[in-house]
Amino acid sequence: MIKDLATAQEIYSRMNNSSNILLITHKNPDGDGLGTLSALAMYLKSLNKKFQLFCLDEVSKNFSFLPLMHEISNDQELFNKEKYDLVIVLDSGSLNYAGVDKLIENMDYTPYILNIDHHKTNDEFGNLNLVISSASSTSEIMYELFRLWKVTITKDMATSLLNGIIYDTGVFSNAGTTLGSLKAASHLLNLGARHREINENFIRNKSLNLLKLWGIAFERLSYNPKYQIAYTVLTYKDFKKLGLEEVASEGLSNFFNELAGAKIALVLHEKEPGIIKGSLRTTHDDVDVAKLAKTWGGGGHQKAAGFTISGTLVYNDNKWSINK
Ligand SMILES: [Mn+2]
Repeated sequence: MIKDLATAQEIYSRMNNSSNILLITHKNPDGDGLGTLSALAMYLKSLNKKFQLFCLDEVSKNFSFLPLMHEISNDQELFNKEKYDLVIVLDSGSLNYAGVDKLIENMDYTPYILNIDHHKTNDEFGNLNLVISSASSTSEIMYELFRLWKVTITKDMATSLLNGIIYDTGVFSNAGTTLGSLKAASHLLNLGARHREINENFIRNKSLNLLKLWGIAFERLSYNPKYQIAYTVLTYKDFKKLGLEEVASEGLSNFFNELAGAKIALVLHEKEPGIIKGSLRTTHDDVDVAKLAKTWGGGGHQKAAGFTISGTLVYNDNKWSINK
């Protein structure tokens, strides 16, 4: 899968010749970015390398079981505290998406940046870039790198990498589910990856009230065949009544994409009274939800995007609408 063997080799020597490395994954860290970060950090540890892990946002407890997560700092000061001879950015299409563009700009020297990613839209911000858009995940690329470098993949490393592949393929269901990702996953299982632990933490982790909230959303699910959109609404009251934060609606749209015919899932929820957030998801490669989000003043990625508008969700005459 890695055709650019020269780059793979250079990454290896850069890492081995560095004495202090900063590892970064993108803000709102996900299962793939954290899985790669965790696996690479364990490898650097085995080489007795000094390193620092950074992510602008806190790690959700779904992923805190991955090794070394407690070592991730969100302290922005650390960009100027020490001198890093290598900065590695994982699973991030741009420095802005990682949330570190300004932090790196303000460093009092220009660091050498290594960019390892699988996003098609990656702007190749690194001094050295390994961007493979045919890979299911950055974890799959990391797996391939370890194989090329003949690194011993421990059970812990295998668990972290498998976590990333499972996360980014939507548990082996979306377009990233290729021969390559399945082969990598099966080899990682063979190496002792703890599949059950991943499932328990990432999938079987919902509270009773969360599922009740989702139940409300399911009940209100509508489908517009003309635009092939499945959509639903959640009010501020729904969240309050169940004592849930607004992030509780994340993950819901994955189900709506399972509706036959639906190409786009839209969840409208009241973040606070008078403010409505829309999140758009698609699993189709020929749909760009970022473009759709833009028409409402939002943005995001081809497969996941969002927008915020002012208004209130109201139910009248058997249908939901937005009161401006
Ligand atoms: Mn990813």
